[in-house]
Amino acid sequence: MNLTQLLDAFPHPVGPLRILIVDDQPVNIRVLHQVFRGEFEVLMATDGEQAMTVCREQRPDIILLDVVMPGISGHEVCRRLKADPGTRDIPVIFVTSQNQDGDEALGFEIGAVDFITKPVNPVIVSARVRTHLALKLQSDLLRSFAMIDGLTKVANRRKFDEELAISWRACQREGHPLSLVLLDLDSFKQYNDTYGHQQGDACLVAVAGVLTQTVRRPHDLVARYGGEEFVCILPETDSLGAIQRAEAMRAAVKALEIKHQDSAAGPLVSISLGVATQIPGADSSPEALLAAADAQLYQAKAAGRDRVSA
Ligand code: GH3
Ligand code: MG
Ligand code: MG
Ligand code: MG
Repeated sequence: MNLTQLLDAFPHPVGPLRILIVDDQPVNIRVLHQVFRGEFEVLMATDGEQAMTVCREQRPDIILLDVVMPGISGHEVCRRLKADPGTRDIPVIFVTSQNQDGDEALGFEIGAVDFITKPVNPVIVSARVRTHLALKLQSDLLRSFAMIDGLTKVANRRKFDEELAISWRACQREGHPLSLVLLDLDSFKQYNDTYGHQQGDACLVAVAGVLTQTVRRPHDLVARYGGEEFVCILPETDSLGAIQRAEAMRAAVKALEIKHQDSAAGPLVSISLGVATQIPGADSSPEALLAAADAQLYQAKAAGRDRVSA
């Protein structure tokens, strides 16, 4: 498959492909920019720190990375990118001078997928980049199917675990609060017993749909945690903000007006929600945050269901 076909195969829309060019010499950036500007969105950085920031904030699809730069070297940038779950899957191609043979071996060792020698040949560099982009998209595509819940089409537990680790690190780095909302359908065993398992499945699909509509900042994530439980990751969201989101989810599910005559919580399908917030630090963990949300969910159930506890 070519790049366009691969992009079309994704279950969700994928923006234009982005290439990050890192070099301390503007003239080198200009040459590569010429090669790619028509086809890709080109991001640029002239030192290692800047490159790290662009990678974290804009997640390019591929990086052309100069080795010799003042400050952090290309090798060190690559090491750091590979150590961060948020950036480790971005393929790195080193752009090295021809007399740096030792550098090439080291480059592969620390996780680069290829190297290109300077002065660059536009035809070769373009072909190599396309090859590695195609490989990257294929693995993204496989991963995206492996990360989706088959019934509700929201993220599955595996994706949740991965994203929680990423959001945790990002919020820890910035000193921002991270919130989780764990929620569970009320009296859902009874719903299946009364209306049948198929209608139960349809109900889960409808609930997942409104949750996704309610939680929509770029880094928010709705995932199916298990059976009739869902979880939302809300990065950079304090306790008050998370409670407001949780209330909005509760209201949105009620607004579906799905009849549930045998619910302990009222005549319509409803959810109970537990909210927990932390500023990630060395003395806390994602597991503890999840446990705190679970404890709140238990409180919401105990207090009568169809409510938010925080
Ligand atoms: P509570 O209000 O305390 O949460 O009561 P509950 O009945 O919802 O809780 P319980 O954990 O006893 O039951 C959960 C039910 O969810 C049991 C199971 O059959 C149903 N369930 C879990 N996954 C699915 C699914 O994929 N489809 C359907 N239709 N039902 C499911
Ligand atoms: Mg240089
Ligand atoms: Mg449950
Ligand atoms: Mg339940």
